[in-house]
Amino acid sequence: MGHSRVTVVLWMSRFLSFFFLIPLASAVTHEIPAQWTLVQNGTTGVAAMQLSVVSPTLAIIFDKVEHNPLQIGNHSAWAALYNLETNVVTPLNLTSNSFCAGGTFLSNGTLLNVGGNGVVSPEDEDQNGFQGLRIFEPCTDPAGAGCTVFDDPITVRLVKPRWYPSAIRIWDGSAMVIGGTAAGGFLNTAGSNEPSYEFFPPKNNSIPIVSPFLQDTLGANLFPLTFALPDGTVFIAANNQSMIYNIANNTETRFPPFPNNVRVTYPMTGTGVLLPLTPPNYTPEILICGGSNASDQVLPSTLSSQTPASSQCVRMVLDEAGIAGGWIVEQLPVPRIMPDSIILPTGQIMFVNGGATGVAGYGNVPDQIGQSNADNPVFTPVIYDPSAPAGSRFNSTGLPASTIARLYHSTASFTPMGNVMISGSNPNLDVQTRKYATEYRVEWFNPPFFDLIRPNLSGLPKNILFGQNVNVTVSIPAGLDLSTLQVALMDLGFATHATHSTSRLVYLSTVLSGNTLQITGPPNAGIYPPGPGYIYLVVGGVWGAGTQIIVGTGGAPPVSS
Ligand SMILES: [Cu+2]
Repeated sequence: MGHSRVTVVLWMSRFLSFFFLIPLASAVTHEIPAQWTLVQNGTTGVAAMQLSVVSPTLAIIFDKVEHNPLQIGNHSAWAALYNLETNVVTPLNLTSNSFCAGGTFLSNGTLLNVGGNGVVSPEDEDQNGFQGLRIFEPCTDPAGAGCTVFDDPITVRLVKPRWYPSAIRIWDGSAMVIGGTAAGGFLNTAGSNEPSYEFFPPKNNSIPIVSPFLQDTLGANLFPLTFALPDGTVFIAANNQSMIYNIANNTETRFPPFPNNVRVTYPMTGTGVLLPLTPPNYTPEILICGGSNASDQVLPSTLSSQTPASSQCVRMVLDEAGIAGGWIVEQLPVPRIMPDSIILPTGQIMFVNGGATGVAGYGNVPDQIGQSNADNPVFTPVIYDPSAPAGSRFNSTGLPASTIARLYHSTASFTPMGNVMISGSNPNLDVQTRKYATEYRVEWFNPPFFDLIRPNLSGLPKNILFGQNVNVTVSIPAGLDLSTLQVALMDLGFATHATHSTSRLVYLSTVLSGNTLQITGPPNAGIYPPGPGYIYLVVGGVWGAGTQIIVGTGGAPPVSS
């Protein structure tokens, strides 16, 4: 039985034996932690609508143009660097309106932030961000000193205007930008839909490639859930539909609609995960949870903040047998609109944030709360174990409840320290203090063993090539079952609007001899598109801190036109 099959209960008992077997001389507390802990510490200064870890010590936050307390120059900041170790926030100067952008890293570690919306605050000289293509180069200073965002839509921009586009890194290390709309709004319409793909660096002579799928999924097709697959194709879900897109052949292979008419993209926002890819076969499997079965063909005035969200999860293995079997339905313990899904190094999925009723967005439904289209925030996370028997995969045991509502424009990310950062919530046109307020407080979900001595590896090079063997030194606390050792290569993704674009976990092949561990790089660029990631050592369900790595040479993606 692999460690990923271990339920929370078994995992806790394993943890307890770990505790008792630790030599007394070890610097551990004498209190047995019973559960995950929830700590509120730090504030973001700008509303954390978009969140991505950019270095071992820093996360970047993109907001929209609004009147945040954090200032830069002579106006409010709309982006910031958040120091994960000190909780210090440093404003970044954006030029264009990043309401509401997507993002991905390139193979060389450069972060792109794409799309946005028009000018809303001329006195602050914000520029039209619909074609925004903001560039954040790798930032080596641990505190972010000197780190800036290049944002000049006059000289560098997308080909098409895109509000609510998704972005992923594909097998050659370039970015694929997917969908969006040429007008901010609620339900997308044929008149403003941007049903196309474009790439950065550009492909196809910078001519966007039309997507019939994105035409057929109106009006709830924004922020498509998108994952690069091991064979170089791309899985895309929008509305109640999904398909595999073949970039090389420009072909679509469509799947049956999600059961029970559940829609999973904005404004019926759910969340999606590419489940961990495991040797030797690395067979991809998709899990999509939450959303709503509300109609996407009605006036917003007929929708309600009190309509129950969907508790449905659908899961499918993307091989011949899995596709033939169709979507397998499971149920979240509590329905959720706008949940965030966080992959843990054990391969379990933690769901946080979101509401039990309503839809995403603000200012649309007649019974909005403040301006929120959603209500009944869900305060307790739930962990899904993909390897547990059907019917016993969800568990909230040992998970504390928050008291902070995290509705529209909330975010979450796994961190290099090995805990989960929770931020954002701002279902408002501009900064608001009434229910549901613009939320700046950060929370951290820490695993039960977070403050104990954890498995650790050292001596990892800056890069690992595909199929390359490297030796590292490991130190593993006594009592952990070495037969369960795994090395998790994780892309922590770019969180925006409940999507965690590029997020993935690939287990690497390992050979342990003494305290030397041989790690083999992922087999090819389909399994892990070249680019940045973090490596975590996992033993007995206990993971250490992550070590930053670049998979591949670290070179820039190819420029073809
Ligand atoms: Cu938004």
